[in-house]
Amino acid sequence: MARVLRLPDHGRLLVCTDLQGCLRDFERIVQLFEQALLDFQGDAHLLFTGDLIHGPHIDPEDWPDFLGEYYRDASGDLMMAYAGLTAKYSGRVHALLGNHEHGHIGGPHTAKFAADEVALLEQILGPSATARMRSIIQTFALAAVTRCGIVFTHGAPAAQIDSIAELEAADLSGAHYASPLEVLDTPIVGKILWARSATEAEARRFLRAMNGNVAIYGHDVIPEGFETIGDTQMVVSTSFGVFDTNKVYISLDLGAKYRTVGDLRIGHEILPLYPDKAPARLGGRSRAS
Ligand SMILES: [Mn+2]
Repeated sequence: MARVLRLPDHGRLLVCTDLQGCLRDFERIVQLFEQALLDFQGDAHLLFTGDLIHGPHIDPEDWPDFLGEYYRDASGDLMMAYAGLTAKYSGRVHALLGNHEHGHIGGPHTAKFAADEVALLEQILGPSATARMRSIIQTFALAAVTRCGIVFTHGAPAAQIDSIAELEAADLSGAHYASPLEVLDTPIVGKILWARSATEAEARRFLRAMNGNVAIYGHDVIPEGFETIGDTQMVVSTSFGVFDTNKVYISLDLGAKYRTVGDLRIGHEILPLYPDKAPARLGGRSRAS
């Protein structure tokens, strides 16, 4: 797989963060993408920033509020639907690796909703669907770069790199670690897949290496839908852990130039996933870096 996805300098880009097995939100973003294809004469792209899989298996009466809108994990169906979408819209549908996907191809096994979510999902799927899922995950990149100034990763932009080449050379197999857990401490892969925050200095170094101005990522839950950090970072919650009213996705003009997070505007680049349920004015939150 290409570790770094390079998006073109024209067309529309829709971006969806952590779905964690929520098929309903997947279908909604696909609907929005297909509308964008119509609106932009076929020149649209859809990017998932990782953690498409591993959601809760919890009955409604036991569902805690902090998990946001109720849903039941459909990771297997979602991955197959993703593969179908990439086949239908060749070269226009992309995904980044999340820490949850990484567990299936050599990374540490996650334990959010089960003692071993990797083992659980592979047991549910069986050997042949597991092999199919792994081959899909192998196509996922570690980061996406654009010509419009935005860089996408799964986790916070804390990876210690000075060039794109360092990212392209990253090893995801875990083969040379004594334990997959060691990946958590590595300065590139560990940070990209697991970091929940980056200092201003870390973000600027990463963005300089990636030739970008603003980092957009998920991995963490922002109950308000999104958070801006300083001038260079935005965390987006499209699905997992958020109520429908606050879920947001990103829509960018790949031919534009975004210089700071201030160039990403509510109602233009930051849009509600379910406009009929969203408040008249989206909230979001911001903090200094
Ligand atoms: Mn994650």
